[in-house]
Amino acid sequence: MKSRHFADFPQIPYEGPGTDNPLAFRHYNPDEVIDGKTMKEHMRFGIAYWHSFRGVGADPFGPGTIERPWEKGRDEMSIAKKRMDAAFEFFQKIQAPFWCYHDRDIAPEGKTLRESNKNLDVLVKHAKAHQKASGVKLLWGTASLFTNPRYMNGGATNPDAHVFAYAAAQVKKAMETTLTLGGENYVFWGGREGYETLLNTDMKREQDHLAAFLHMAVDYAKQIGFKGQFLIEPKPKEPTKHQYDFDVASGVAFLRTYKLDKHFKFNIETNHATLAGHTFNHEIEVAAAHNMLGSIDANSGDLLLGWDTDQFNTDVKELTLAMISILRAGGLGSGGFNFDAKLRRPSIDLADLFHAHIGGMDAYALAFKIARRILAEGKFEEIIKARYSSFNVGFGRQIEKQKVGFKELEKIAFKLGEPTRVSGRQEYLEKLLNTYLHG
Ligand code: XUL
Ligand code: CO
Repeated sequence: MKSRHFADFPQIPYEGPGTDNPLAFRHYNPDEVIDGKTMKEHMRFGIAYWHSFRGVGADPFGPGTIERPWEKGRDEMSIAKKRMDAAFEFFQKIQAPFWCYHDRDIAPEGKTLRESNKNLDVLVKHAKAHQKASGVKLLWGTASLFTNPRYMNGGATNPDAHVFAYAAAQVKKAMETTLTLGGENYVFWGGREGYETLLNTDMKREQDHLAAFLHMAVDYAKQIGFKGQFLIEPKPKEPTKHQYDFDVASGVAFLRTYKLDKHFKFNIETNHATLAGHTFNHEIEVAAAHNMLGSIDANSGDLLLGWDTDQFNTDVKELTLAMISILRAGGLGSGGFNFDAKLRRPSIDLADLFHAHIGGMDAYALAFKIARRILAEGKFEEIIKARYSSFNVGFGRQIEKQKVGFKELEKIAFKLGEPTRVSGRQEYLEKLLNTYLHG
C-alpha cells in the first residue's frame, strides 16, 4: 500500500509570504487557528481524482502527454491500486484533508455491471484502508454517467428506459460506496443530461425523468442511511448543447418545481459559472440567497477560449469576491474547495502537480484572509446598507412589508416629485477593493 512515487518531494510546509521556496505554502498554513478553527478546517481542500490521477493531458486534437510512473503494467486492477497508493501519498504531501472521485475514476469498468461493481468494491476497500491510515477523508463521491458510450443520450434523461435503469443501478452503487467511505456529500453533475436538438427530444418528458431519478436517489439515501448532502453541479453546456442544470437559478427553479429543493444544495464551479455568462461570485450569491450554497469546484476558465478549460485558479481578486459571498453566507458547511482543475497539456512533470495545487491553495487561503478583513472592517457593507436605507423607514418599509400598492405609491410619487439621483460609486469601490488586494 505504501508508495514512494513522490519521494523527491517533501510534505509541503508553510513558510509564510517571505519564503522563496517554491515547494512551500506562503498563505495556506493548515494549523493556523482563526476564530477557533484551523485553516485546514476552514478551507476543507479536496483533490479531484479524475484530473490529478486520471488526467493525461489529452484534448480533442491529440492523445495524452503526461506519463506517470505508477501507470505501468498489464493488469488494470493492480494499476488502479498502485495509482490509488500514489494518490494518497500525494494527498498527504500536499496536506489536503479531502479527496473526491467518480466511480469509474478509481476502478475500471468491467464487461458487465456486476463485474464493474466488483472492481469498485475492491478499490473502495483499498481506499478505505488508505483513508484510515492517512486521515484523509472523502468530500464527495459521484458516478460517471457521461463516459461510457451507453450514455451518449444521457443517463437519467436518456430516451431509453433501459439506459435509465442502468444509470440508476450505477448511482445506487456509487451512493453505497460513498457511504462506505464516509463521504460528506454526493454530487450530481448532469453532463449529458440535456439535449442537442428538439427534432428528436421531448424536453418536458426528459426533465420529468430527471426529477424522478433524483427522487429515487433521495429515497435510496434514506433506505441506506446516507446522511451526506446532495449537491447539484450546474453547467450550461459541454458536452451537451443545452444542459438542464444550466446555472444555479435554473437549478433552483427545477428543484422547486419538482419538490426536491429540501434535499439539494449546489456545488458551484467557477468555470461553469463563466460558461453560463456569470461571475463565480454571482453564482455563489444566487445559491446563498436560497440557502443552498453547498460546495465549490475550485478552478477557473479562460474567457478567451470559451470551453471548460478547468485551470487552477490563482486570481486572488476573483477569489476574494467569491470568499466575501461565501463568508457572508456563513461558509460551506459540509462542503469544501475541491480542485476540479487539471494541468495544462505541456505540464508533464510531477513537480507541476505540486505547483498547481500549492498555487491554488495559497490563492484561496489568501483570498479567505483578505475577505475576512474586508468584512471585519465593513466598509463595503456600510455602503451597501446605506444604499437601501430608504427601505428601512416610511413607505420604503411598507413596500418591503407588502403593505402598499400601486395606488398609494402613485400618491407618493405625485407628492414627492422627481427623485434625487444617488451615485452607485462603483469606481470608488473598485479602488477601495484594490487597497485590500495590493495595499
Ligand atoms: C465537469 C465537471 C465534473 C463534475 C463531477 O465539467 O465539473 O467533473 O465536477 O462529475
Ligand atoms: Co466539477
